[in-house]
Amino acid sequence: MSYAILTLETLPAYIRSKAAELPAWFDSSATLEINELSDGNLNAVYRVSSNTASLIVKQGLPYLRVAGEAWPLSAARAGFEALALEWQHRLARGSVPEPYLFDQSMCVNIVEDLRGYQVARQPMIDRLEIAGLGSSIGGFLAQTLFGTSDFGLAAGDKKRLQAQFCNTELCEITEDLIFTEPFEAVLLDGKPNRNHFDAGIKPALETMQSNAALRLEVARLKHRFMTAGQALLHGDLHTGSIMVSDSGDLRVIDPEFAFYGPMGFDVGVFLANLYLNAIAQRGHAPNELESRAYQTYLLGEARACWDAFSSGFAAQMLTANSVSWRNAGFTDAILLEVLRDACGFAGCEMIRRSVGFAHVLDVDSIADAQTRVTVLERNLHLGSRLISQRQRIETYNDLETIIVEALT
Ligand code: SR1
Ligand code: MG
Repeated sequence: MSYAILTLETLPAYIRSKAAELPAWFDSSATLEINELSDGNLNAVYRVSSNTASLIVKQGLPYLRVAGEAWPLSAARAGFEALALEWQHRLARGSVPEPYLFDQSMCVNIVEDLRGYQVARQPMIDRLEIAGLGSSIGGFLAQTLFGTSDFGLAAGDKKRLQAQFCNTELCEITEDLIFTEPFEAVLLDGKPNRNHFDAGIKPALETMQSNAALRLEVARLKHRFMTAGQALLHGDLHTGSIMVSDSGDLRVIDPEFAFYGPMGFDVGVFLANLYLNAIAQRGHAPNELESRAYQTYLLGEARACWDAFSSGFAAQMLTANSVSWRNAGFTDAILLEVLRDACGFAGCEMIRRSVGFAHVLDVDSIADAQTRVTVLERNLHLGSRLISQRQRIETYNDLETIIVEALT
């Protein structure tokens, strides 16, 4: 079958044509009910139900879903998602939806329907305390990052896997949207600058963009993102890529930005989204007491993430596949490098979510205009500090001190 965009009308026949490859418990011959769930930036997503069973069908479109045909994007990104999901499922089973089928020609992934789960971002804006959030994500990162690195894979296997993740288009989106555009006021080398921001933030943004020392550090971080192929990253681990069930079970979704990059990027993007929420609470919580209580919860989850990641990673390093790396001093050095990288990448993520192309609801949904501007200014300030001061960090406590100062 050659590629065609699926619709509510064509999906039933498509699903029936794949019956032999789908789990036996899914009866494709029964009446199929199709519901469109698409709410992310990139793809079309459907729930297909048969009797009481259901599946999720995710199709890569030949453009960015939120921008339409004006922003072409190869639908082949679905293949990177399929391969990354396969590895995450192998290394951290139970942390991701179960993959059922990948159809290369149609750029379709069919995966487990996480019924009863919801995307974590909105409940967290509403200050839901998700028990175990930080430790689950930290554990997921320890498993997936170690397991795809040179420490966890034989050298040849790692190089062959890395070669399969030439995810150029989605990496370019990250390079442009996170590391380039937010720090520039004008057109860039003939490419567009897609920043958009609240007018009230303009003075603070101009000050940030004219900070030569900061721009130098961002240049270093961008180069590190592009060249440090340490492990297979999720590549977009914000709180919109995490689903939570009523019982608190967590799953990481949407690994289409996966590629071989610096481990601190995944850690930093996750932490940044907790920090963005913490700062935004002054615009959501009904009073300071509730805002502070949720910030304390978030700080605890951020620390739990780092603790679970670093202890899980260090434990696996005892079995690293080369004797050179079964060395406590080396493990400490690698973890410090990841922590400093995470700090810098978190800063870039906070800044781009405040002034770049893709914002976060945590900030944009703040109703009071002046509070929103204050929150945005704080994001730029904290983001800049995280970038500039990352090399001075020696332990997680040092990073937490910077965050606590930003929240007071
Ligand atoms: C052009 S896509 C915008 C953003 O959405 C994705 O979730 C990534 O975060 C990307 O930067
Ligand atoms: Mg996504």
